[in-house]
Amino acid sequence: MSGRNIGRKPVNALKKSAVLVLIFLFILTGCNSARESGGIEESENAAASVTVRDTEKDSVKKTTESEQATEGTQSETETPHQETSPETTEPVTTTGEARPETEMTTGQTEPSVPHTDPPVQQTEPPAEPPVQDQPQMNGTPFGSHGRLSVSGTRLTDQYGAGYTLRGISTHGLSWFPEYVNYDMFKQMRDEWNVNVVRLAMYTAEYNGYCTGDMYNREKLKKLIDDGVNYANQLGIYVIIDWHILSDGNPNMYKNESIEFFREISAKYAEYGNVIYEICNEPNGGTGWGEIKSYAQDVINVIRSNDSSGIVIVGTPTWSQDADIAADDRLNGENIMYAMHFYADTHRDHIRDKLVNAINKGLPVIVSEFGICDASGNGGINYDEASKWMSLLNQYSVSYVLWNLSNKSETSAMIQSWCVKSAGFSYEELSESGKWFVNLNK
Ligand code: IDC
Repeated sequence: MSGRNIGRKPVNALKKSAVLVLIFLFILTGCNSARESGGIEESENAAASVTVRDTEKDSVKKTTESEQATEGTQSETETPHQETSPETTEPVTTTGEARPETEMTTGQTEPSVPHTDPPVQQTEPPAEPPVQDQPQMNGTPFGSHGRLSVSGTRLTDQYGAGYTLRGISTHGLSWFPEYVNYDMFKQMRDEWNVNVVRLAMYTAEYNGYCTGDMYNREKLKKLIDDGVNYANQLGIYVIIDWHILSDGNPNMYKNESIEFFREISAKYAEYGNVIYEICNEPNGGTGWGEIKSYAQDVINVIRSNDSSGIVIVGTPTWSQDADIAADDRLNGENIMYAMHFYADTHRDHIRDKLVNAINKGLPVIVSEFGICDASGNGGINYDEASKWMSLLNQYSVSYVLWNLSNKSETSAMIQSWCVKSAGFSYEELSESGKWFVNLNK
């Protein structure tokens, strides 16, 4: 039994080993099958992944197509802007329509930007460059209107639009220098709506430029320099007035005049707000021919420094004969001809001369006037003053009131008892002063 048992044991052992080997093999095969099975899953995942990417691609494709479709739509909707904007004169509305589309499109995709930009650029009107807006924001007369020119009978601003100067003349600078100060100029601009100040420098009277000593002359030049600088800082125009009066013929001090205007035109040419008045009021029988030859020489000197600044030329008979000058004009550009009046003395006859001169095409400026009589004193004639102002407004003629001082005379703007040099209240103005301030409100 043990033999048989012994004999059977190896057989059983073999059987067991075989079974074990089979199991081992089975396990090995099973693992491979399991691995293969996992591989299929991976490939399925990969396939799924490919499917997802394809879907994404499709989706990207679809998005692009829809964008292209949208662009096409935009191009169509923008076309009217492109076509209409150059014609439209309402750039704000057109730009306002185009801008939201641009913002939406640029927010979505970049490629649409080139499609939307051109219409926006085209909606900005070429007729209104930014340079026009900036000075307007500045707000001062000179800041807004720049260098003036003469066009036909009118003064025009740097954009070619008609422009009218409304201002005040100082009295003689030697006698009333105190009003040449920043605050005074500022009050004239801000409270009295003045856009030009005239600096009256007598030439022949007591302490005139040509009759006073060198110290006086330097003082006058300094006052002019101060006045020009205040005007420049405040953005208003300034007339430098070679105020001939008792020296009725401007040729009397022609050499002095030429040297003076050579100097100041070189000094102020760049400012752009400086106007040269080269002979206040020729008189004493001085004819236009004499004035004209004087003026041509002085203008040539000014032009050697300042090619375009406005020059005002006085006319015969205390600057009342602009109509005579109209028949025989000076050569050159940017020349205005002076007409002066004092309302209680100079009435219809002088108004007719003004209209005649303008009808002959002459550019006329009232660089000095008063509403009293020609002495600068006497009563105010409101009716005649009103007739004059209507006429000046009708023809857009610029005007400058005589005078900024507290001298005891009707034409002075300040009450004689008031010794301030700026910051005047309404009550501190004379009747002439009140009239002007109300006129210019
Ligand atoms: C006047 C002044 C006066 C002065 C006189 C003489 O108002 O105070 O005494 O000059 O120098 C003008 C002149 C202007 C005159 C003004 C009034 O351009 O100098 O001023 N006037 O007479 N032309 C007509 C009138």
